[in-house]
Amino acid sequence: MKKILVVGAYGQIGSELTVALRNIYGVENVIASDKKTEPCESLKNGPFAYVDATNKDSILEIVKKYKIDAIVHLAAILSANGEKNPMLAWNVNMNGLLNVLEIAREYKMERVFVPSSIAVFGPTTPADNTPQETILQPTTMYGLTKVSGELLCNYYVNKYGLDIRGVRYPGIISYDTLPGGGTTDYAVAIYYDAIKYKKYTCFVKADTMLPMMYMPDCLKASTDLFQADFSKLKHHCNFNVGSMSFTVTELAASIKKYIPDFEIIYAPDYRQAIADSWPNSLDDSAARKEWGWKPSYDLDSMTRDMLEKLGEKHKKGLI
Ligand code: NAD
Ligand code: AKB
Repeated sequence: MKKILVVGAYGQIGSELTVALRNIYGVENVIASDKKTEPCESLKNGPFAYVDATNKDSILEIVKKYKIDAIVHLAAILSANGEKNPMLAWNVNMNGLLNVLEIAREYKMERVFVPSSIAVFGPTTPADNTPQETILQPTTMYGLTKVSGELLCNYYVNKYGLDIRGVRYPGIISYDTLPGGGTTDYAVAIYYDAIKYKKYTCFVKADTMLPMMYMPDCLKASTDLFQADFSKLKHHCNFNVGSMSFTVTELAASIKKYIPDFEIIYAPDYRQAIADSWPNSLDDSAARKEWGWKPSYDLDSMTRDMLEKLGEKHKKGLI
């Protein structure tokens, strides 16, 4: 690959995955793009272009300008915001993806990376150790678009021979860029509020359990799959990737080990129903077998690192 375009680079994952890709392929060879234009601190050192994924010409202009031959497509409306504005979620998540796939086909791109999500699962999916192949009947608009996205990507792999890869990320936890309006956002907000106020009001109940992953493992999963030997992959756009699963009570207990007077109170809202429709834990044996997936962090090692990094940001007045 000579030039990679990251669409949606200023979001929670893009702001760090773009840096990781620049470390591998060179700063000038990875073009960050987003609909947002306020500069993203971590990406200031390299090329940026305004791109609206819902406008094919807007992507095409940058593809031609930089002679792009691979796309990492991260632009999306996440679950909680998607329930507030379902039509926007459909437009960005489906038409944005279709534009990227059509351009990839027309310009014979070498590779496309498109993340999916645990939101593809729904209340009828087995919740524990959720299999790779299982019932996909989500109840959120976001989940609908992610299932359709997986099917669309597989269609382009099978019909046009495109090289497309993607994982079903669990909730991603990180300290660099805030999450963009998902249901798993509580697992990030809790750390910020623990550092700032020693207190957090949680929008899901204490016994809510979801699969989660720390950003370093998310970057490892993404870059490892991005670089994997395509001929060895039996799946393409829908790999389950497990890392850790915990209830909010367990998350709070892990924070209390470092901040003993940390307090949590519960005020569940509409996001509870979304969380309840998603799995507790994932069977990721296909990812382990096909491209060697293996996470490094558990709850306590993540908590230690999150609190240390956010503590430093707080001292500098950055949060
Ligand atoms: P985010 O909301 O933090 O970032 C998305 C970015 O896309 C934002 O910078 C936004 O400005 C941009 N964007 C929105 N509409 C756009 C458009 N029309 N054109 C161009 N850019 C646009 O999301 P994220 O958490 O970084 O997610 C990246 C991908 O990973 C998404 O596909 C998401 O579904 C998937 N994912 C994320 C998580 C998670 O926990 N963060 C979990 C599962 C899957
Ligand atoms: C969300 O909560 O919407 C995302 C996701 C799991 O896809 N974090």
